Amino acid sequence: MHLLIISGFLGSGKTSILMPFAKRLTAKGKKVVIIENEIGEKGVDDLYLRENDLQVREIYHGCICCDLRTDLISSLLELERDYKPEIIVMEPTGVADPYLLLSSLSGYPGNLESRTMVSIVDAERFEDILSLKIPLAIDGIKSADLIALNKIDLISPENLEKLRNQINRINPDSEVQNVSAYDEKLLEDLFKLIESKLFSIQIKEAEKRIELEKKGISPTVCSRSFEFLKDEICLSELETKKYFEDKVYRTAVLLEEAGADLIGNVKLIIKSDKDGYLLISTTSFSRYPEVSGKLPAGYSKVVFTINAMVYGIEKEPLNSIINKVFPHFPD
Ligand SMILES: Nc1nc2c(ncn2[C@@H]2O[C@H](COP(=O)(O)OP(=O)(O)OP(=O)(O)O)[C@@H](O)[C@H]2O)c(=O)[nH]1
Ligand SMILES: [Mg+2]
Repeated sequence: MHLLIISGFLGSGKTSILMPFAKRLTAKGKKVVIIENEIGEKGVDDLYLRENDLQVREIYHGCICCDLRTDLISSLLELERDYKPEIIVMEPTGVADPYLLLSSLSGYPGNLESRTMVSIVDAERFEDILSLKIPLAIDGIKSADLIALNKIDLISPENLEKLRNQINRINPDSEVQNVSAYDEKLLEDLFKLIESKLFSIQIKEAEKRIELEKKGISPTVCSRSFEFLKDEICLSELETKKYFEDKVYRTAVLLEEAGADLIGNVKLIIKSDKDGYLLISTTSFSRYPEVSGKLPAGYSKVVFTINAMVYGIEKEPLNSIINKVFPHFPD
C-alpha cells in the first residue's frame, strides 16, 4: 500500500487538487481510497468527493496528528485488511502538524511501501499566513517531498517569483511546482510530477522525527448541520446559487467587520437526497465565493452543512455571525 499525503494550511486547495488526482489514478485502474480528516462535527469535503464517485473514509472531530492518532492507524489497518487499496490519498486537516503526523505513521504496524508528502501552499494568502506566525505552515513546507504553489491565478508574476524564492529558502531541497486548481495544463504537470515521486520515496529513519510541542495559534471552529424537508424550504431559493453565494459572502464581510484576522475556510455544502450537491466556499474577506456542483430538481430533502474555521475571533461572535446569516441553523 502506497500513501500520498496532501497537506497544506486550511483552504489552500488540498481537496480541489486531490479530487482530480484521485480521479485520474482511478481512471488508470488504480484502487484508490481517500482519507479525509476534518475538525468539524461533520465533514464537507467527503460529501463532495463521494459525489464524484471516489471511495472515501472520513475521520472527524479532531486532528489525526494528535487526538486521533489511533483512529488513523486503525483506519489504515482496516482499509489494508478489508479493501486492499494500492494507493491511499490522505488529506489531513489544514491545522495538522506534519511532523506529528509523520511520527504517528512511523509506528504503523501494517505494510506501507512508500509515503509521499505533497504540500499545497496558498499563493494568495501565503504572506498573511506567515504574518500570523503559524509555524505549522512553515513546517508543512519543510516536511514536503514536493511543494505545489497553488492559486497562482490570483497573483502577479512578480509576486509569484518572490513567493517561490521565499519557499526555496524555507525548503531548498524540494521542487516547487506552480499550479492552479482551475488550470488543466498546470494540474496535469503537477500530477505527472506527483506520479513520478509516488512510488519512489521510501520511509526514511531520519524522517521519523517526533516534535511533541503543540505549535501555533488555532482557528475558532463553527460546524453545523441541518436537514430540511421539501415543504419546509422555499425551493426557488435553493435553485438560485446566487442566494447562497451571497450568504457565504456576507459571512466573510461580517467576519472582517468583527475583526477576524484570517479566514481558514468557510464552506457551505447543500446536499439533496438525490445525487447532487452545491458547494460554496471562501477563504477571502473580499473576493466572491467559489461555487461548484449543481442541485438536481425533484428532491424531497436537503441537508445543509456549514464549517467555518477562522483566526482571530472568539467562539461567541463567530456563532452569532453564523446565526445571523443562517438563522435556520440550530446551535
Ligand atoms: N482562485 C483559485 N481558487 C482556488 C484554487 N484552488 C482552490 N481554490 C478555492 O479555495 C478554497 C479552498 O479550497 P479547498 O480545496 O477546499 O481547500 P482545502 O485545503 O481542501 O481546505 P480545507 O479542507 O478546509 O483545509 C475553495 O473556495 C476553492 O474553490 C485555485 O487554484 N485558484
Ligand atoms: Mg479540504
